[in-house]
Amino acid sequence: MRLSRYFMPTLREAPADAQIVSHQLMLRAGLVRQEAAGIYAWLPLGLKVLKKIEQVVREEMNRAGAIEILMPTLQLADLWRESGRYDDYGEEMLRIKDRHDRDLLFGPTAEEVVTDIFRSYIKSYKDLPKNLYNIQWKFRDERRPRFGVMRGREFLMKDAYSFDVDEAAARRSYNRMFLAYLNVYARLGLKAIPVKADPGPIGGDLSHEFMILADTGESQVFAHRDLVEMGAPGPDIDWFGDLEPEVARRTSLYAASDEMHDEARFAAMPEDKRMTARGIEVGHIFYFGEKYSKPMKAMVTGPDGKDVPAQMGSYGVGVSRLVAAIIEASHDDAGIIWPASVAPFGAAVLNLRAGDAGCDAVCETAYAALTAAGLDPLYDDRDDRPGAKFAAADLVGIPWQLIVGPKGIAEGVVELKTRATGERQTIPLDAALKAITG
Ligand code: 5CA
Repeated sequence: MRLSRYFMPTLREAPADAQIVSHQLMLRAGLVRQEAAGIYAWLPLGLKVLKKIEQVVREEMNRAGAIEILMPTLQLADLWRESGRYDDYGEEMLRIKDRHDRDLLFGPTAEEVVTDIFRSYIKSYKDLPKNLYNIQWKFRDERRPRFGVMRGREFLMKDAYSFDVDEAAARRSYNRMFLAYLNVYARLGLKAIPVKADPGPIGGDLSHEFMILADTGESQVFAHRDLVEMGAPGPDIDWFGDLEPEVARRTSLYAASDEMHDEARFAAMPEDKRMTARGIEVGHIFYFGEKYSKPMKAMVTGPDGKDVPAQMGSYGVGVSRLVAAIIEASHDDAGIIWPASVAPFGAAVLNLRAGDAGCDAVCETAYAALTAAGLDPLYDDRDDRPGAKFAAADLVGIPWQLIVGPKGIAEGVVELKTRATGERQTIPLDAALKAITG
């Protein structure tokens, strides 16, 4: 993309009401624009990052055996009356009437809709397990939307729903999601720790939240220090084999959110292993058994010929919140530092003297080579000061900057800067391209 033809509206200053660094940087780098409290338009750069995160989530869900569908944003109130949640959900639910005076709502989650789909088609244990997910906008009329997309009213969620014939099988489905989540966060360059969580209004007796440690996090986390470094299981585990040992390695170490915190158990750990920190909740998984399948009569016939309500779990990832969480975890004074897996562009080419025949020629060669290598480069071909170009490239956080100026050209070299470390090398163009494309 040539910056002269692109739409990347960066701001010198963040609006005064942006309190946390991710919100400030998302506005300054032109990722989003607030349209109403907690409701955002995604600008080109922000949308690119959002789509990349979405794709990582999708790949890891598919790998763990989940199947993608797309459910509507607008749902019938009658389905929520069946589950008994329509009245319980309260003010957070945005309620709408259509022209026939039917009650609709903008979905804050989709247990009812997916249970309705499931019960329409699946009747036998032979068709289980099934895990259906979608990546869809949700609306919750939060009392205090804040921190930009971190706590929005409209936000993008990946929500998966598992269906099994009995509790043992449901726990296997839960384990698959537990480990798939760790893989998602690792690919996004994040250290996420699974903590025991309060299942809340969704219900159930088994629940974990996935927390990214950051001072600006809204949740308090108490955990065994070793969990932070334990890392993800990686893609190559046997997804339909016995995952209990991999899960137990992690759940056997103490980790809880404040609602579930047990001070006595925490205090019993060696002092140097006790960690208290703030965390950003980037995922939440629940096993809740028959909570929806029973009232909604989503029955399956078991091997013994008896009909039983399906055992269900649900699994959410805050996709739009992750954009902010990644920035909280990875930035410096100059701006965002994207991990390569979600960077909006793989490399930037900075032409320090646009219009100079020599600089233009080298930049065009670099731009073509990086495009051909699939790096999706951003070419800053604007007629602007070098300082402005450096500042913009740093602010928007592109992992590599290939800097082309007349002085280097005279010597047959360019400068290659690594955004994450600030390291600069002065090398021939070929070597720079090789370094970027690996
Ligand atoms: N039905 C379940 C799982 S599918 C559910 O709704 N879980 S949840 O309420 O915990 O939401 C899942 C994830 O969505 C959260 O972990 C969080 O990362 C994200 N999320 C929730 N509320 C918001 C919000 N207001 N703004 C941005 N992200 C949010």
